[in-house]
Amino acid sequence: MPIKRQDKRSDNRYDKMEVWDMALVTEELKKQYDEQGYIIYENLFSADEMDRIRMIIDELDAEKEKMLQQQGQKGISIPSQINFTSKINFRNPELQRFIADPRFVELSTSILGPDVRLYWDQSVYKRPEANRDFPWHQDTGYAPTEPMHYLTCWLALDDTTIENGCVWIQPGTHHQGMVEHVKTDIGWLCYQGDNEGIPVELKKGSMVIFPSLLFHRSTPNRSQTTRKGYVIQYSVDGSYNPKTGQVFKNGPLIARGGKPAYSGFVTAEEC
Ligand SMILES: O=C(O)CCC(=O)C(=O)O
Repeated sequence: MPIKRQDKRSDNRYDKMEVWDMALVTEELKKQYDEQGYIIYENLFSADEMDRIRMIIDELDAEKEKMLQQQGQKGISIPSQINFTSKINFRNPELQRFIADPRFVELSTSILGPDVRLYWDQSVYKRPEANRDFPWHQDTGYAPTEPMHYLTCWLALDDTTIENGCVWIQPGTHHQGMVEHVKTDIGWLCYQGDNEGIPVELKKGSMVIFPSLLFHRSTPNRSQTTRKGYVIQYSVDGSYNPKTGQVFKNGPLIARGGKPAYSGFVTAEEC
């Protein structure tokens, strides 16, 4: 796959629509990831790619939302407000192919090393009725992992803005390691101080990546439409839960020895 040119702009964003001729994670960007805990890629995916992926996910979200309407809140998914639909790579071959796209292989191997597996994937649809923050947390706060650091990619299926409840991050907080989380009725919470962080507004097809230890949240959706994101996470192959010893296999291996390793659709049982 051709690699696109990286344009560094004053606001630490990198536009990928230009001519491809450089790596996605240069030394400079790796330094930024290590020090500040995030990289934003503008236009990493085309509008057509996003329309296709969003169309598939819309259906899966609608199915789950229907179930929420009938049964009420399930975990952190709240009917008419916020809907997390998990492990969707197993529900559609095109989605599974997408999470093994060469761009994800390049990004994840540059950050995690040569052998990478999908750790988790979920769509997060935030509806206009969502009137509360999804609370500050570290992704690692939801399930302990060894190694502790994995990679979160938050991909905008549509434009995400402050108004419609984009993700906010606190740069540098990954240096604190794993911190204590308290359980709330809408999710785990790791921070109750005054730092409001910085908003990460993303155009459709743009993506922010950060370590699983970075504090992040999302704010209420004050718009008239649903905010749509796809969270795709990668870990080193063999990553496990240190409490149970169970090795995570929530998706296919996407890289082995730094090279693409995905060779076709696998079910959860085949992972
Ligand atoms: O997309 C959101 O609103 C929040 C999602 C999130 O923080 C997560 O999946 O860890």
